[in-house]
Amino acid sequence: MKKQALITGATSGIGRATALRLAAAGYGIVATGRRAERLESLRREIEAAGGECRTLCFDVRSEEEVRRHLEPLEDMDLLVNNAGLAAGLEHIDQGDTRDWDAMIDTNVKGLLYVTRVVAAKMAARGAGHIVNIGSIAGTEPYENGAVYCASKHAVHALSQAMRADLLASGVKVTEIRPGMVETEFSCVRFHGDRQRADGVYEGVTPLRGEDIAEAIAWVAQLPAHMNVNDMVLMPAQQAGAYYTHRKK
Ligand code: NDP
Ligand code: 8X3
Repeated sequence: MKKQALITGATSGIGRATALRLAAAGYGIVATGRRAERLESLRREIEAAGGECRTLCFDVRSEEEVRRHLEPLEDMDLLVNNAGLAAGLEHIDQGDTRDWDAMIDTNVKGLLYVTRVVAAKMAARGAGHIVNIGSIAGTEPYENGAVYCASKHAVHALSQAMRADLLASGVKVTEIRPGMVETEFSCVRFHGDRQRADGVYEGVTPLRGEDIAEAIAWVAQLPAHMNVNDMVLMPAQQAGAYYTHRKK
């Protein structure tokens, strides 16, 4: 029987690339997100390549939806907690509190709701691997990004603490912390302003979702006695949240 991987936020960017990469590595995929048509097209693509994919359409911000969709699932071998977003880029005195709610409810509470259901089954079986998608924003807070950075600081803290909590049960926890990856991330951050989103990547060759997927596939195939706790990935033109070398 195939190993099973549950990937949240698989309708675009890092999550979609990860679903395709893990399917190619032989995992049966459970892909989640809110956009049903995107999930359906991912499922078709994986199946056309000879893989297996189930889709679950729900919002990770709703504990009721998370429980309703995930409790009936069998135990997963791998959980990739990827669903997340940045919304807005403003000083703290000017931010939109609806953006703040969206980031905290998705990036922190959504990750917790999903983990609560999936980790319980992994711990009961005594095996499993959870990969949390954090960010360099989880250790490097920057101007205009207070709430997004706070949400990813929370993911960083949760990853370390859940690794300790699950240690004796044999469940591994890895945090992958990317820098700049060109996905729908900036378009979502700027509420659909494509021109502003494109400006983020000007003069830079950013990472692609596939680059992060490759790292996830690598950490997932390590032998049982070996774990990557924390992996930071950046474009070669970026040295951290504050340093990007843009070519003219
Ligand atoms: P995308 O916007 O391309 O993808 C985000 C994914 O999250 C989508 O599949 C979206 O699906 C899903 N999602 C968002 N909100 C919810 C929700 N409430 N319920 C369920 N699914 C949701 O961005 P990325 O691929 O870049 O982002 C993936 C992760 O990577 C995020 O956690 C992000 O913070 C992190 N990250 C991104 C970086 C970057 O530079 N791009 C760098 C560092 C970290 P749908 O809309 O269909 O629900
Ligand atoms: C996404 C990377 O630098 O925009 O987490 O916060 S950054």
